[in-house]
Formats: sequence, structure tokens, C-alpha cells
Amino acid sequence: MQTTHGGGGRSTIAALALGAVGLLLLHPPPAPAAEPARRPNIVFILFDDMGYGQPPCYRPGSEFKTPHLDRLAREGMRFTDAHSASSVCTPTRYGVLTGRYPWRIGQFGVLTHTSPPIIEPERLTVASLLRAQGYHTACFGKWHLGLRLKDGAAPGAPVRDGPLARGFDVFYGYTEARSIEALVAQDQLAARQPAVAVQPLLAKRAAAFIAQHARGAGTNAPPPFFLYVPLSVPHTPIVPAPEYAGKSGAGPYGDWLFEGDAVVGQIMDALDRGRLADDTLLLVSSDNGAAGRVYAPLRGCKTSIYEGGHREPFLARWPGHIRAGAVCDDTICLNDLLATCAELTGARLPDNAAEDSFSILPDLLGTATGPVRPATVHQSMRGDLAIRQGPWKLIFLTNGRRELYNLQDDLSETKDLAAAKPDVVARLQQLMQTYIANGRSTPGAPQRNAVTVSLSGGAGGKAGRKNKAGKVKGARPRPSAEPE
Ligand SMILES: [Ca+2]
Repeated sequence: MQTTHGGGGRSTIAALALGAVGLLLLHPPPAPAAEPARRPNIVFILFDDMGYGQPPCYRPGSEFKTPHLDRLAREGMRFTDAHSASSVCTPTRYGVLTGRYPWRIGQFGVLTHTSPPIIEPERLTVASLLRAQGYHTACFGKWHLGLRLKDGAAPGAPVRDGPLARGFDVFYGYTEARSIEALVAQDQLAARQPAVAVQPLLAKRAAAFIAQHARGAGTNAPPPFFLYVPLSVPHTPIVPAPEYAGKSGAGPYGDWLFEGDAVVGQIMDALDRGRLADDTLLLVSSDNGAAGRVYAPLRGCKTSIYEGGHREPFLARWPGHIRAGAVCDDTICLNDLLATCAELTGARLPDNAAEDSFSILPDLLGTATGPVRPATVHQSMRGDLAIRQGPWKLIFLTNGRRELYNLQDDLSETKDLAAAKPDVVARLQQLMQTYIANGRSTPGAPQRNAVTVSLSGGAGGKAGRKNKAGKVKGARPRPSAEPE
């Protein structure tokens, strides 16, 4: 078992590249490895704006009720240092599905209902990798990665270049939170639904998808499945269904979060009913910090470069493989899903994919002997970047300033040590520049970023992020009215 950064497939590629047989590595498709793979079902549930300080399993005494997340923490592994790639929706989701930092494509802001797709058509995604490995792939929920849909289109209108063109066999959901009523079924705009009805409907579909696989489990070779469930909870609109209204004791927002937790419960129940729980890796996290809610000791919240913006709850359960009640303090990133899925299924990652994704399987299995990631990059909505290595976090603010924090001593990021520790600043800045120049942070052949990325800053947050033509690409390309 690989116990340091990088999965088996990634490490193999790196070793081959070092052996100067790069011709083989130009654009190989994902291919099954020789070793028989463990092929669990994979379920990834992504909350929308759930903060690190919200589930009681992360903050004892929390005013919110998330009994199913708390149960997952007891039955699986709770990560304390997991990060979304970004502190807002769209860029985080790009990282989740592609394993590549969204700043490499200049994506700092969020998309609107009719924004075009931002995942490149040929790019490997978690879904397309798993589909190539024989998985049945489905997404029920909030896409928010763009697709082709005419503004004002009526039900029945075609939807192109959406989830079905990025590796999913099944999609039922909506493009972004403000359009939650405008459901898309596969590649068509479906009949509108009242906002309050949407999350229950999607949860039911997700459970039915699992049940369908459970019924097929008696066949000779049932396909494993990948189920991606991006919830709209607790993002606005806050629309708890009647059965959850008034049940949390924490107001409508708390009820809405309680409903999201109940969806996790419904998926766990569906796995139990189908006798699939033992064969399923279940992962739950959130795409960014809570909106406008700061939870000590973390500084900041959604949209921020500080920890409250991107440090997320992250729970993992796989009975018989992940030790129940385990706590992992390793630094991981939601980008790591792709390399983890590759290692789980024995797939080899091509060089032009998953450039910033490290398999966390050693953490999950308890075999890691060191950090799975050499360093991790964060980004804020306005375009700040930060690089984290061990206890150190160096922030590159868009105004050109640098801030350095030691998170081991100062998790709340109160003491800027940039002036006191120039050696650490220089080392981390050099590493960040290497990550930019190489187009990747994983081992492998250098790749090209889609935009020019500079750490110079110095012009109100926009100067550092330019597109290929040198034209200023705003720190919030394709923004909507409010952050997601
Ligand atoms: Ca979000």
C-alpha cells in the first residue's frame, strides 16, 4: 500500500516518467491495472455551505442537530483538517470532479443558471473515470458547473453539455441554488417543482437509485455505482419540508440543516435495506464554510481565505476497512476524490488529469505513515491564494501582501509571522511558484494552466489572474449576484 502522497496509479506514472519513457504517457486513457481491484460502491454527499462548526460531532455543544452525521463519525472516520478547494461553490465543485485546482482555469467566482460549462469536454472526471471502470454513475442535486441551456427555456427544452457529457449516466437536479425549482432530468428541462419539494424529491431518487442496484445485486456481475449527491442544504432558499419544520430547535435554518442530515440518513437506510453498506465507501463533506456565520476557533466563513472559508467537515465510512470512531488529522482536500477513486478501482490516471489530486486511501485504511499531500492550496472568492504545508499557511492576498500563520499554535490566524519567518515565506512561495509553473502539484509531466497565474498581486485583486491573451480575467469570472 502506498503510504505517502499519491495513489498507486499516480506513483506508477511518476516512476515511469522518471524512467524517461514519457512517450507512453502522453494521453493514455484510464486503464484497469493488473492487480484485482477492490470495487466498492462510492457515495459522495456534498452539503452546500455547511460550516465546520455546525455538526455536533465537530463542535460539541452546537445548536444544530445532525444525528446522522454524528452516527457516521461513530461508525467511520472523522477528518479534522479537510479542505474544499475554494471558499465558494463552483470552484470547489470543479475541484471535486476534476481533481484540479480551480485557479488553474481562473475560476474564483460562481456560475449562474445559464452559464456555459467550465469542465473541459475532454477532461477526466470522477464520473468518467468510474464509468470507464464499469461503474453506473449518477448525480442527484445541484450541478453548478455550467451547461448549455437557453435563458427562459420552457420545460422540455434541451440541456446540452451538462452532467451527462461529463461522465454521469443519470442526472436529476438543477443548475444552481437560485434556480432550484427549474429541474433538469437527464438532458432536458423538466417540469418546475416548488422549492420546498425539490430536496425530498432528489433524496427519494437517490434512495431509489440505490434500491435499483440492490435488486440487481443478485445477478452474476452487478455493476458498482458512483452516487454523487450535492445537496442544497443549508444554502438559501431555506425551504425545510413540512416534516422537518420546527424539529431542530434551531429555527428554519436549523430545520433545513436537519433535513439535509436526514437525507444522509435516508441514503444510509437505503444502503442498509439493500445490504450494500459493507460494500460502499460513503463520504460526506461540504463545499465551503457557512455563509455569514463564524464559528470559533476558525477565522472567517464562506468566501474567505481563512480557515472558516474552506476547512470542512469530512466523514468517511466503509465498514471493515475504515476503523469505526477513527479521527484523522492529516490535511486533505476535496480534490482528492479522483485519485482516491483511481486507487480504489485500480485505474491509472493519465498525466493530463487529476493534476492536484492525491489518494487519501492510506488515511482511510489507517496505513499512512505520513501526510498524503505534500502541500495544499486554498483560494478565496476574490482571488486570494494560500499554500498550506504542515503547520504553516502562507496567504497571497490579492493586494500583494503576504500573511503567514502557524496553524498548530494559532488555528485562529491571529498572529501574522510573515516578517518574523522570512525563510518559511520564501520556501512556501517557491513551492507555490513550482505548482503554478508545472501546471500540477502531483508528480508527473508538466501541464498547462488555462490562465496565467501570478502571485504579484498589487492591483485591487484582479491583476494576478490573467487569461492566456494577457487580458485581465476578473477575480470573479461569470459571477452571480451573491456568492454560492
Ligand atoms: Ca456553497
